[in-house]
Amino acid sequence: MRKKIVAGNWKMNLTLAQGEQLVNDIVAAGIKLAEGQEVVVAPPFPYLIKVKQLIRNYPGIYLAAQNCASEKSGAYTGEVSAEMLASVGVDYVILGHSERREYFSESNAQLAKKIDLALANGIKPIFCCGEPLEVRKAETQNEYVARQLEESLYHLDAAALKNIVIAYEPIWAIGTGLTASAQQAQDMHAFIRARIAEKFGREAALGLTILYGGSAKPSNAGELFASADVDGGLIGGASLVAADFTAIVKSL
Ligand code: 3PY
Repeated sequence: MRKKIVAGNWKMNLTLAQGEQLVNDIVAAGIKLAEGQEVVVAPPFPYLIKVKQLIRNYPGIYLAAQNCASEKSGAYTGEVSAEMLASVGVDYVILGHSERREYFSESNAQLAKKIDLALANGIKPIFCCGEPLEVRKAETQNEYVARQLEESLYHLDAAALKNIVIAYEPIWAIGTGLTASAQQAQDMHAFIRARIAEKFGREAALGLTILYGGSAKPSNAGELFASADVDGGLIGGASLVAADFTAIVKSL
């Protein structure tokens, strides 16, 4: 059975005090996770150590970073390496979010390097893919996403793929209030799983967790997560409000 995950991507939001309050409210909600279900919180870098302490007694709640460097170590001012993240107990790292691709020009090739470094340091990448609006309008989203998978993941083997989570985030649904319909999400998730099966085999594809991201909220999470190939969500804005985030977790 593959893992079901709800991950909260805080992006560049909240002070440390607000972040602590949010985590405390999430754990205080006392959500009962079924076997194979996980909650992941992805605060900004400076809060990682603190959040790790706050969640340490709560099995089922994991820590993610929002990025890591594509180089191992050295003279890269302002960068944070996968090894550093591992040394403070980070479990997952979000890689290739569309905001990083767009504002920081991250390429598929660079993401392949980040994925390798994360895996080498025992951190599971949450690899984001997804198409912009013009690609969706041209109905070439499958080709677009296939290329992202090929150029960032196809150098791996099936064993490494077991430590990867994919998040499909249609760019036109990020921070816009627009959400893909449950059918649009299911169609793309099924397509991604089929591509993974072709390359890595059926067993690897069936074991792969594929999250939906893009304005998921309490009112639509249940419908989205009910689809056969949607294994949870990568949540943006709604992850900043404990009541909304925990409601989404309960929709798993
Ligand atoms: C969103 O839902 O806005 C996201 O970008 C989640 O990562």
